[in-house]
Amino acid sequence: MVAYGDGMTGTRTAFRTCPLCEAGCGLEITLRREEAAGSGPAGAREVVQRIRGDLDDVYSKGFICPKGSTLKHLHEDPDRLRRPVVKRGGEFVEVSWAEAFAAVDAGLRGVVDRHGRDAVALYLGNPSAHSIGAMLYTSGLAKALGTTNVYSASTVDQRPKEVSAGLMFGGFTVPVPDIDRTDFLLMLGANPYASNGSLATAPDWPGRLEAIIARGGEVVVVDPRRTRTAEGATQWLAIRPGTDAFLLAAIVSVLVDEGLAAPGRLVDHVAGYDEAVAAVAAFTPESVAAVTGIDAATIRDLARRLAAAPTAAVYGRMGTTTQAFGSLTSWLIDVVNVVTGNLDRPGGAMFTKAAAGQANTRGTPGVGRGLRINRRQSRVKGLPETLGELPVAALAGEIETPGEGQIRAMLTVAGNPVLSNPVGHRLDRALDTLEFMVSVDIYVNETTRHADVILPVPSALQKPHYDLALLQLALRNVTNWSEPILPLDVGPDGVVQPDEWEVLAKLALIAAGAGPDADVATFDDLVFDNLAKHAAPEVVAAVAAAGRTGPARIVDLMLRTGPYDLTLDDLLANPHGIDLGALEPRLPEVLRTPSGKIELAPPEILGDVSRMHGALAAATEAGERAGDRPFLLIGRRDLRSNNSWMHNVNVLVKGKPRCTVQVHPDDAAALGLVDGAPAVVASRVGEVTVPVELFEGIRPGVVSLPHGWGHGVPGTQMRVAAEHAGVNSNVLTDDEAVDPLTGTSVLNGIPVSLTPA
Ligand SMILES: Nc1nc2c(c(=O)[nH]1)N[C@H]1C(S)=C(S)[C@@H](COP(=O)(O)OP(=O)(O)OC[C@H]3O[C@@H](n4cnc5c(=O)[nH]c(N)nc54)[C@H](O)[C@@H]3O)O[C@H]1N2
Ligand SMILES: Nc1nc2c(c(=O)[nH]1)N[C@H]1C(S)=C(S)[C@@H](COP(=O)(O)OP(=O)(O)OC[C@H]3O[C@@H](n4cnc5c(=O)[nH]c(N)nc54)[C@H](O)[C@@H]3O)O[C@H]1N2
Ligand code: SF4
Ligand SMILES: [Mo]
Repeated sequence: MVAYGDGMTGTRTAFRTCPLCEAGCGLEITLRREEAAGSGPAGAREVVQRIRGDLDDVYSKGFICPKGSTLKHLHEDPDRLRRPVVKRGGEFVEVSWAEAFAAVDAGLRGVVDRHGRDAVALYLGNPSAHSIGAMLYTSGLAKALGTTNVYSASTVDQRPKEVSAGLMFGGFTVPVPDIDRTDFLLMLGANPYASNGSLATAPDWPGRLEAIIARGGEVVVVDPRRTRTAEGATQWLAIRPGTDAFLLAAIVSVLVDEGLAAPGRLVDHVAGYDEAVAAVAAFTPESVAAVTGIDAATIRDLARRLAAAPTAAVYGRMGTTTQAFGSLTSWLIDVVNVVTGNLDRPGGAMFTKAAAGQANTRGTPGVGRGLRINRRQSRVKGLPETLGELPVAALAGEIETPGEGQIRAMLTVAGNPVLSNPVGHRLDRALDTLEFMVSVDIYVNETTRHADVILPVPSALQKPHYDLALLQLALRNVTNWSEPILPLDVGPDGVVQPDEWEVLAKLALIAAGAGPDADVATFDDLVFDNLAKHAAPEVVAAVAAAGRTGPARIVDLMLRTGPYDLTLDDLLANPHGIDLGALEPRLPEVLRTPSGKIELAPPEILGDVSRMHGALAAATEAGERAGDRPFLLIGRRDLRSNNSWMHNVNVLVKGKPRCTVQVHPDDAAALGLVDGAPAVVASRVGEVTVPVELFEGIRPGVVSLPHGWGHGVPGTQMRVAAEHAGVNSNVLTDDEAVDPLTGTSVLNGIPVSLTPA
C-alpha cells in the first residue's frame, strides 16, 4: 500500500484496476483523511477525493471512461446495502451477519429436505466475472449445492463463442484480435466505443481502432445500426440482424472459389479443413445477398480485401453470439481467420498467455480433453448443458412448471435476471412463488426484492481485485493485482463485514450441511488444496510460508505455477501492473483437443449448418418484411450505463433519457410514429410502451432498445434509478428463441410489431 504522500493535506494516492467492465483500466485514487465522529478505531476515516486514470498503468496509460470515477459514487451510494437484510412481514430489516446466515441455513435446509438438491437453483451474474472472490469460490459453491440447476449470464452473452472455440481449440481458449498490429479489422456485432471491448481485454479500444486507420489500415464494421464504432470505421455494412453466418460463409466461399485461401503454416495444425469449407461452399455472395441485405459485389470485395491485407483479424461480439446462429457465426469467424492464414500470427487473431489460472497453460501442451457439451438437458425445455450450466432461457419455465425437479429456491450472486434474462416479466412473477431466495448483492433491485435474505458484499474499493478471467483474453500479456483501498465496514455489533469470498465460502459450507457457524477457513483450505494438489510441494510450501488466506493465497499459487513464474509479492511491488509483452504465436502448444489439432469441422457445429439452408429458403419465400411482427429488435449499449445496475449513479443517468426505441424515420413516417412520443413494441411474449427516438442510422425494418432498464417497481430501493425507470426490454425476449447448440437466447433479431401508443 502507498503511504501518505503529503502529511500536510492528509491525502494519499492508491492504485487499482477498475472492475466495472472488461477494459480493466488502471485508476489513480486520491484519498483524504477525515475526522469522523466516533467512527472507526482511530476516530478518523478516509474518503475518496478523486479518481482518475493511472498514467503509469502499464496497459491503460491513463485511459478511463466516465464510469471509472463513479467507484466513489457507488461506494458512497446511500442505497447500497452495507448490512445483511432479511424479509419480515414483507419488509427488509437489517440483521447481524450471524442472524442472516442462520436464516439462510434454515431456508435452504428446508427446501432441500422437502424437495431435494435440484430444487435449489444458482444464478451467477456478470459482476461475478469481475470479482476475484466469485471467480474462485462459486464453482465450489455450486458443487456444495449439488444441484443441476446452475445458470449464469453467459447464456445471454458469450456462450456460443466459448463453445465454438472450445470445440475447435479445447478448453477455454478464445482467440482475440491483435488490433494493435493488424492491417485490417473485420468487426461484427461489437460496439467498443460504448462497451470498451469484450472478450478482447484492452483499455482504450477507441484509440486502438483509430490507430489502425491512422497507420493506413482498414476497420470494417458490420452492424445493423450506425454506432459510434461504425462512424469511426472505414466501412460500415448495415447487415440484417441474425445473418452474419451467411455473410461469413459467403466470404469463405469466395476465398476458396477465387483461390484466395492461404492458411499457410496453419495447415499442419488443422483437422477438418476440407469439410469445413465444403460445408459452407453453397453460400455464395449472390445467394446470401438478399438475406443479409448486403449486395454480392460488396461481399466479394470484402473477401478479396481481407485476403489481400498483409494481416487481418475477424472479431465478433454480442451481435454475433446472442442471435439465432450464434455458435455458427462464432465458428465461422475463426474459420475465416484460419482460411486467410491469420490465426495465431501477429496482426491476426491470437491467443493470450495469461500469468494466472489459464487452463491452456496447464497440463500437457498441445493435447487435452477438448470440450463436451449437451451432457444433460433442462427438465422442461430440454435445452443443452454447456460448461456445467443450463441456459437461462430455461429458468422461468423451470420455476413455473410443477413436478419432480422443479426449482423451489434460488440463490443469485451478482445478477439481476429479471432485467437481463428472457421473459423478464415471467421470471419476476416466478421468483415471487419461490419458497426461499437468497441474493448476494449490493442493492435491493428488481430481482433481489424477491429475496428472503440479501447478503451484501463490500464495495469495489474494499475488495482486492484480480482479473482472473479477463486477463486470459487480453490483447497484451499483462498482470495486475489490486489491494483493497478502504477498510471493511464494522457493524454496530463490532463485527467486521465479511469479504465477498467469505460470504460465498459461508454459503458453500451451509449448502454442504456444515451449518451457519462453520469456519470459512475450512472451505478456503478446500479450494486451495484442490489447486495445490497439482503443484510441486516446494511451491505449495512457499505459498504457505507467505501466510496469506483467501483469494490472495490462491492467486499467489496460480502465479507461481503459471508460465511466468511470478509471485503475488512481485505484483504487490508493481501497483501499475506488469507488462509481459505482446502476444506471441502459441500453436500448437495452446491446443487442448484430443487430436492435438484445431478441429475446424466440429460435428456439433457442422450439424447445425442445415438450419442455415432452411433459413435461407424461408427468407427467400417470405421476403424481407412480412407477417404480424415485421420489425427486428436489436439491443444497444451506452457508454454511461452498465447492464442494469449502475443507473443509481446520478452523474451517469442524468441528461436525456437513454431508454428509447430507435426507429428509422421512414419506418416511423409509415407507422405514424413521432419522435419523443410513446410507441408500443410487442413481441410474441410481451410488450412495452417506450418513447420513440428517430434515428436515420438504423437499418430500416430494424428497431433498437437498450436492456437493463425497467426500474422503480415496488419494493426496490434504488432512488435515483427509479427516477430514470425506462422499460425492461427483456419482457420482449422470447424464451423459445435460442441458438440450439448452446441454448443462448436470441437478444438480437427479435420479431416485433410497432404501433403508436
Ligand atoms: N436484451 C438484452 N439482454 C441482455 C443483454 C443485451 O445486450 N440485451 N446483455 C446481456 C449480458 S452481455 C449480460 S453480461 C447480462 C447481465 O446480466 P446480469 O448479470 O444478470 O445483470 P447485471 O445488470 O449485470 O446485474 C448485476 C447485479 O450484480 C450486483 N452487483 C454489482 N456489483 C457486485 C459485486 O461486486 N458483487 C455482487 N455480489 N453483486 C454485485 C448488482 O447490484 C446487480 O444486481 O445481461 C444480458 N441481458
Ligand atoms: N458502457 C457499457 N459497457 C459495457 C456494458 C454496458 O452495458 N455498458 N456491458 C458489458 C458487457 S456485459 C458486455 S457482454 C459487453 C458487450 O460488448 P459489445 O458486444 O461490444 O457491445 P454491444 O453494444 O452489445 O454491441 C453489439 C452490437 O451488435 C449490433 N448487432 C445487433 N444485432 C446484430 C446482428 O445480428 N449482427 C451484427 N453484425 N450486429 C448486430 C448492435 O447494434 C450493437 O452495436 O459490453 C460490456 N461493456
Ligand atoms: S472503460 Fe471505464 S468502466 Fe471500463 S474499466 Fe475502464 S474506466 Fe472502468
Ligand atoms: Mo455481458
